[in-house]
Amino acid sequence: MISGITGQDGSYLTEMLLEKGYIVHGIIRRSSSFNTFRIDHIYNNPDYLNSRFFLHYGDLTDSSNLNRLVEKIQPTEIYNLGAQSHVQVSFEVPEYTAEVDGIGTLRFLDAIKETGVKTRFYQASTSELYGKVQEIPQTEKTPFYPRSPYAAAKLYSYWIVVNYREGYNVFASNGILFNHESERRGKTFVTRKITVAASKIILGQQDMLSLGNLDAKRDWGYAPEYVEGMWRILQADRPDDFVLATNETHSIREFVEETFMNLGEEIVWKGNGVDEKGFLKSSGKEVVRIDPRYFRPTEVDLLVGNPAKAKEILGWQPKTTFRDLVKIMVASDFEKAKKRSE
Ligand code: NAP
Ligand code: F7E
Repeated sequence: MISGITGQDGSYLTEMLLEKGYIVHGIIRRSSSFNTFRIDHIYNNPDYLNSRFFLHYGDLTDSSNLNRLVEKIQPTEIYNLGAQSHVQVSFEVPEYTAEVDGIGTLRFLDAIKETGVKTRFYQASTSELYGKVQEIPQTEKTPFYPRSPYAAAKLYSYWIVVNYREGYNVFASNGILFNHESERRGKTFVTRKITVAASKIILGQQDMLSLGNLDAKRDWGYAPEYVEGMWRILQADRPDDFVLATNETHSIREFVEETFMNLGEEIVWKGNGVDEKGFLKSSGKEVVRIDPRYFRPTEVDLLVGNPAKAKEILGWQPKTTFRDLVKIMVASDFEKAKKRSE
């Protein structure tokens, strides 16, 4: 059973579980426009639909719905990936973010406790918990310091998972996942925003890429490898908490440079602060600008995670390097832009 099945991770996890022979039940939200584009290819596969792949309407804000679904489906594994997952948006909708990303997890855990269903529960915890980092690199033992309503809500979820594990013997684990990206990443997250915009700029379909803080650093991995890590977390002998990360960190600025490099262009930076601009070296054309609207009230400056525990206990390690990740995303977005398919 997967919440957040229509998201980046939900779609990769579904593919992986179906390949392993699982029956997959996904929770989708009613939407006035299509929100299933990442799983349509699975839905339209006659081998899966109505035999091993099922979708149910639901919402993490509705405990009666979650109780009913847990009781009816009797899942052996639950992956709680549903969330208002955008950090900047969480400053605009803090209460809703707490409802979904915090209390939503409690609703799920309580449905397990009350129905007595024997299941294993995966919680999509996040490197955002480290926020203003207290240690470099971050491990499972590093103290948390959340810096957004999103991170504060996820902090509640982290601890309620630990509490239901210790108090009620629920097999519940936290995956503390550092940023993971892909060609399916939502287009308002910075990596995909950059690869989409740069592709369109090179093809003459867009003039400018506007960004916020270029100096923030993130530990970026490749999403399909991270969902395999989620599965491994639930196959462990006992429930526990694990960091999944690459142990490498790069700035947004480097991501921009690497993206344009893949498109055969070099970026030259001029100016400082909000007046900094990025130009194509070949033509002198201005292509990157700073827009303070993308600054956050509190920023997470640097994340880098040490996945040693996951390697030792789960045999998990990331394979795709930063350069390969950018290459994969640029290749995909450049093709889509050429075909004007998205
Ligand atoms: P995503 O692409 O934004 O997907 C989020 C999913 O949650 C979507 O399916 C969305 O449905 C669903 N959702 C939103 N509000 C909901 C609600 N009220 N009830 C039920 N479902 C709801 O996120 P992702 O990148 O795949 O991330 C998956 C999970 O991992 C999230 O919990 C995220 O916070 C966490 N996480 C992500 C990263 C990362 O780098 N990607 C790192 C650490 C942790 P719609 O399609 O209808 O919007
Ligand atoms: O921002 C900076 C921004 O929105 C990364 C979510 O999946 O990963 C994600 O959260 C950095 C930040 O991801 C823009 O200020 C600059 O420092 O791509 P992002 P995030 O906030 O790291 C974690 C692990 C999660 O758990 C979350 O669910 O990039 N930045 N300029 C920008 N960010 C955005 N979005 N847009 C800009 O224009």
